[in-house]
Amino acid sequence: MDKLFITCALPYANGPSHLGHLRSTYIPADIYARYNRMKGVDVLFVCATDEHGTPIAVRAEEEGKSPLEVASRYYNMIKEDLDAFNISFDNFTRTSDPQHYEIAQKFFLKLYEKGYIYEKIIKQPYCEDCERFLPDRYVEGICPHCRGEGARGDHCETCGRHLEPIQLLEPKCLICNSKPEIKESKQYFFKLSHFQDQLETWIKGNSKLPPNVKNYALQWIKEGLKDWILTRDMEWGVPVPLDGAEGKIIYVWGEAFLGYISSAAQWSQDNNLSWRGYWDDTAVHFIGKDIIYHHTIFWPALLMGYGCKLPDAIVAGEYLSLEGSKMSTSKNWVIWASDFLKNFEADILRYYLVINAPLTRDTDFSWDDFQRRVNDELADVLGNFLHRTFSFTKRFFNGKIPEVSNLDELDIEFENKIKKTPQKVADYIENYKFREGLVEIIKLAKLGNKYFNDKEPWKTIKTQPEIASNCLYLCNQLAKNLGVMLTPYMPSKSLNILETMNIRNYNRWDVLSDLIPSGHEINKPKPLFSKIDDEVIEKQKELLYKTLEGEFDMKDIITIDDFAKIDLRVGKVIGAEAVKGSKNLLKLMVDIKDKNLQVVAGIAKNYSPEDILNEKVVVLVNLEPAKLFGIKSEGMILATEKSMSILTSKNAEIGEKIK
Ligand code: B3M
Ligand code: ZN
Repeated sequence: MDKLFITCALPYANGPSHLGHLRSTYIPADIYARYNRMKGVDVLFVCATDEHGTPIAVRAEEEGKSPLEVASRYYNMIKEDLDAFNISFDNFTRTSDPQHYEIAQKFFLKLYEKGYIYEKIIKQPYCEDCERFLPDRYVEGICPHCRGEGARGDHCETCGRHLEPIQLLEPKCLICNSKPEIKESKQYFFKLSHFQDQLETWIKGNSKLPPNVKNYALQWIKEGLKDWILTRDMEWGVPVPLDGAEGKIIYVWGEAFLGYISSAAQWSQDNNLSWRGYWDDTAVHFIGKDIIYHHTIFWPALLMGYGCKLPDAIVAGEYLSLEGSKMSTSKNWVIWASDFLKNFEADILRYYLVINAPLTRDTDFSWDDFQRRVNDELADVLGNFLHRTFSFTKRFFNGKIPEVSNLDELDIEFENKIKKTPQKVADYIENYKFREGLVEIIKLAKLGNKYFNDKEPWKTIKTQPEIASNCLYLCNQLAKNLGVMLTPYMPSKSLNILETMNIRNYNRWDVLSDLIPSGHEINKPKPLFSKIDDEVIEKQKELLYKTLEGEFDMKDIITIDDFAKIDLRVGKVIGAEAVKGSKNLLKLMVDIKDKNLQVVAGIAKNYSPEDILNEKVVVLVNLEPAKLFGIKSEGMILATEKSMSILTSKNAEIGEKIK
């Protein structure tokens, strides 16, 4: 491989970036891009914002702005977020760019001319009041599969199924709330079914597809592929480039992929170079697991139809949850990239999100675990090793790499480990096992500390200076290699390490086999990684859990009608347990006479531990089971601080039904 085309899934321009995006897609892709550049591969790393689709159009309508204005706002935010996290794109454009329109239309036309796109009349919801068809999110109703309410024309949040607008029960126009009619309309379909066998052969024969991606893809192939509707009756989007298709646009998933190409084409123009050689050599897509279908089935089929080389690998990052519960941007249960940077450095998060779990597994962000890893691993292992190496060199060797002679067995063993690790790390990164690579690096830093301790240079410097000198010679070699190997993972921190060591031109993987000569002078060391204080973490947790309190306040508000329907009991709190990571959330054990319930309660300060121990806290519970932020709750506390004290003083009978 000489040239490498790397892409990240195009973020929708309808919200800023959060930790989930960074974890599944951008950080892994950036590690891969930086590593390959260090190996001398000619890398083209591109991305763009995905600016079409109904969520953006609906949002614009709600805000009274044009979709382009909304998209521009988020393009700027996302670009800033990704820059701040050091994602080293060669180009980051937008799918609203005219060149993208041109490329996407040409692509569509060619598929049409080759007979892979056909017309078909279908029934679609049409709003008489708004005088338009209602694609995707423009219509809401009840899901025909699970009866979930608030299902959208393209997707049901309750059961997760894909829907067609026409399937919704009790449909309503999202804009004016009226009931749509059903009207016939002509749409264009892509013959996905035609590529079933070809896709199967390609997926089975592709050794570069990671197993998680391959398994999903084969599963869908087995279920059988259906043709895809490729157009919408809507204004915002890339117009269908055919006569008689006025008012129709290409469905967002029918053109977004071309963003990879249009971003590269823009780069080509800006740099007077061609992108083709990159795609034709090796192309790797980094995506989140929710769009594996699109990238292993739909996009390759489009490319087969067009007659173009397929991507070589598709790397899918799995989900990131937050403090044990699914992230939700609508509930603000999320950490935004820009908020994170108000308190911490980008590299610290890059480290944490990679070391936390393999990319192919779901994982969780928790503030406590984040603090633990930063303090125990970055500060105590890596930071400590580097700092003691540099300050010792400064103090006892005038800041110069000491001489080396007569290495003993321990030195040689240590030196071998230093020499062997780079290849291991390289193999892992080349196979998209970014966590495993990073673990090797940290293991080596740990070994460095052990070696330093065993050699006791602070003692031997006086008695057997040769031992201390060999020790610091080797520790400096390791420090350099740590700085180099960490470059793809933590680019700024690595730069700091190598600047401290007064090393330039380090940005190549092959410098790992070089040795810094004795006599080379290093700069004055500065501490590289500091510990995070408990108060800082508590503050973050407090901010996050504030969103939950809002949830609970809402539930406390009930109407008279609701009140008549609910099963409200007097209960006694007989136990309480803090929910990990939360200051406010408690799991209460509540006795309602005939049974005990587990109830999640939101406001911890209302429950004094002493009163609970003495079984003095009496509450009102609505026996309505729920799952709150991932925790099973068999009821809802329907009492505020005040009503609880009234109940306590009134000596209410436990189990009593209140009406
Ligand atoms: N815009 C974002 C997503 O579904 C979507 C990706 C397009 S990649 C061509 O994660
Ligand atoms: Zn309407």
